[in-house]
Amino acid sequence: MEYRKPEILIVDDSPANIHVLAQLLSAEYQVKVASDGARCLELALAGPAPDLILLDVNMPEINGYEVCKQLKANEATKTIPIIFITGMTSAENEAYGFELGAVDYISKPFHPAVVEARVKTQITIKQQADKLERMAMRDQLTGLYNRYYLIDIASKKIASAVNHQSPLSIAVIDIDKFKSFNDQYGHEFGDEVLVEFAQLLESHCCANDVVSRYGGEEFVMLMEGSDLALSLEKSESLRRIASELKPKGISVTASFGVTTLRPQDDCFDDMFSRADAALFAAKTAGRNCVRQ
Ligand code: GH3
Ligand code: MG
Ligand code: MG
Ligand code: MG
Repeated sequence: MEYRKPEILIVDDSPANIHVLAQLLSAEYQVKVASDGARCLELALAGPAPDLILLDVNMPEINGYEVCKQLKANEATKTIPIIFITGMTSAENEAYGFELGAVDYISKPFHPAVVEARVKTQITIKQQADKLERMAMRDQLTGLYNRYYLIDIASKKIASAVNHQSPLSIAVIDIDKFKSFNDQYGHEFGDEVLVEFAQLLESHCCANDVVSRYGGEEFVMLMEGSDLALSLEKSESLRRIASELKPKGISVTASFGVTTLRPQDDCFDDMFSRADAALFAAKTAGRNCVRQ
């Protein structure tokens, strides 16, 4: 993965403070600045979230404590580490800052070397947390989402689909006779086929689809906003494209079991079982086909 400098958002109503902090940190980090709380919230929500926020407390309009509360209450910003950097230096103030969810509390006037060191510590922790999160939700071989992530996101998407009365469908996709690839061409070649197949699924799905490696040579595609007819159509198109892939000239096909969310479904398992039964029907029907 290409290296990018960690991003720090500096929030302070004093231009002099912003200047000093930005000077101090811009060699190591990508620095963004905000001179009030509203701008901080706006920047934290727009685009990729910063890796750390250095937050002043005394500011006109919305003070830093209030900004922190709002960031922690929002799903999209609640994991951004916040360091208060403030002249509010009583023990009560500091304890309150931690209570609000800050990871550190620096008193003004600050010593530049101390700011640098404490920022570095928090950035290291953030990078480790990001790495763990990536490892927990991705499959190592293909880079697709893993089963753990799929089940987690599926229950959220099911709740949202029920709420908005919008369609949600899944396709369970299993490569045909995959064992014979391994037996004939070796496990390494089998792995290459899995990677190519995963890339194909990912490059041909829509923005709202979640493609995951459910296990072995089995993949699950979760299609938000897609009803049964559209999901069958998409699956048929993927099936055809996959059959034309021919990694190293060898024909690879897959079978698809498709279903859509029904009112009686209580959880992901209910939906998955139906799709799995449809997949079994596709295998029984001779493979390389889509069934519902
Ligand atoms: P079917 O058409 O009925 O699905 O037949 P199949 O051979 O694909 O199904 P089966 O479940 O019998 O075999 C799946 C094979 O997938 C067995 C296993 O060795 C292989 N496999 C599972 N995970 C991996 C992997 O990560 N890499 C490789 N190379 N092979 C794997
Ligand atoms: Mg201030
Ligand atoms: Mg198989
Ligand atoms: Mg299988």
